Amino acid sequence: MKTSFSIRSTVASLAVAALAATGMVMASSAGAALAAVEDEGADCPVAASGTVSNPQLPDPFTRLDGSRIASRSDWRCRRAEIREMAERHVYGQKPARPAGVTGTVSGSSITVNVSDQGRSASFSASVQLPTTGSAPYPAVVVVGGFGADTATIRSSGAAVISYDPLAVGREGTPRGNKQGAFYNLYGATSSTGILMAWAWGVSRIIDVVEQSGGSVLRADVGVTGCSRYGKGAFTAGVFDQRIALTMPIESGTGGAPIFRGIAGESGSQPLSSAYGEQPWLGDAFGSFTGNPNSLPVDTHEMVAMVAPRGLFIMENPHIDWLAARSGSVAALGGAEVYKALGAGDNITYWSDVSDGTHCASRTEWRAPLQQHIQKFLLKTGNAAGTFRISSRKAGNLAQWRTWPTPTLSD
Ligand code: MCU
Repeated sequence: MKTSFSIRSTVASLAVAALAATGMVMASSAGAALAAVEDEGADCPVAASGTVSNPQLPDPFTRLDGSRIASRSDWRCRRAEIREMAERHVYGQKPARPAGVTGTVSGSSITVNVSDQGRSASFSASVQLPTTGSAPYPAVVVVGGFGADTATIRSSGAAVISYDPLAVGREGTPRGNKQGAFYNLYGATSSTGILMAWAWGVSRIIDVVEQSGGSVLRADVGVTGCSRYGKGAFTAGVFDQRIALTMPIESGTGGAPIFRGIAGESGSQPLSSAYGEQPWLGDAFGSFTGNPNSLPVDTHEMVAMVAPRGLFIMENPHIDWLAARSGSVAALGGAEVYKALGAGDNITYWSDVSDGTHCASRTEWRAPLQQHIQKFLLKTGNAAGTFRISSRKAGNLAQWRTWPTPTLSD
């Protein structure tokens, strides 16, 4: 852990220095600063986190040393602490970009070749160009290829990158023998779960798009996916700050919903079930499935890690298994960080839908999907974020926190 954090620090310091030297800052029309690097807090000093005993949601604004952040610029290194906790206890470590990443981008496919320390792997994704606009196009990575409204994405002006995450982190393997491109590089006994492997694969696709010179696609990238691939889309957006728009759909346990809420949400997928069904979460999460109150972090803070970037969480309140009440609490809790950063308009949560079918094509989400693509990827729109919480599964943040939301100085 320590070694890789210091390697990451070096890379990040160089990146920060380069940005400072060129004065290069990317900002959307909505005013949300978008990091030009995968992890802008990689140079922050971060202590190893331990467990806690807290039935309520941990305070996202209080550092591991007990002090509270006071300014918006303090968030960068507080976020790095949350990242460390999320990796160590929930998902497993996401290694920094490997030494070698090469590939190709065309109007029909993307290839990715990765290598590090003598090991190598490849995977690919298909591309469908938008039906409007002109190259280079922004793009939305559709994890798993189903459940996302690809027609609306393309008619809104963004390309669809259909990514099969199972080539990067396979399902159906025992935890001690994980398979796929990620594990070819980092070993079949890696304790990192496959959601993080999938997220790492999205990051490597972005590396290749960035390197491609922008004749077909540009690196204004969103990510989406439904169900288990909603868990993957959420994880990808949390751990790569180059992703301008994160859109998990009906992600359920292991995705957006707060871990602390699952046991009390009738019919929702238990933590032990999600941990056991597939090696989605990291191996370390196994010691928390029976006692989430000892986790030093919860998913409202993963939501907060996406801030101030665009986030559109879609949930289905008709199927108990999907834990939409706990999902709404995660969104409400994370939104407190968005507000404190002055980016309250960049988060949308929407569970007010009529069709109960899992991963259905829904008319309610079409207009907001288009608006999010316009605002965060095309940078032509400025629609305000919104909370449309179904009364079927409406969580109450006040029951889950005692911490106040601070007014952060600029
Ligand atoms: C919501 O995502 C999962 C769920 O966690 C699983 O228990 C179930 O088997 O599959 C869902 C899914 O991915 O459906 C496509």
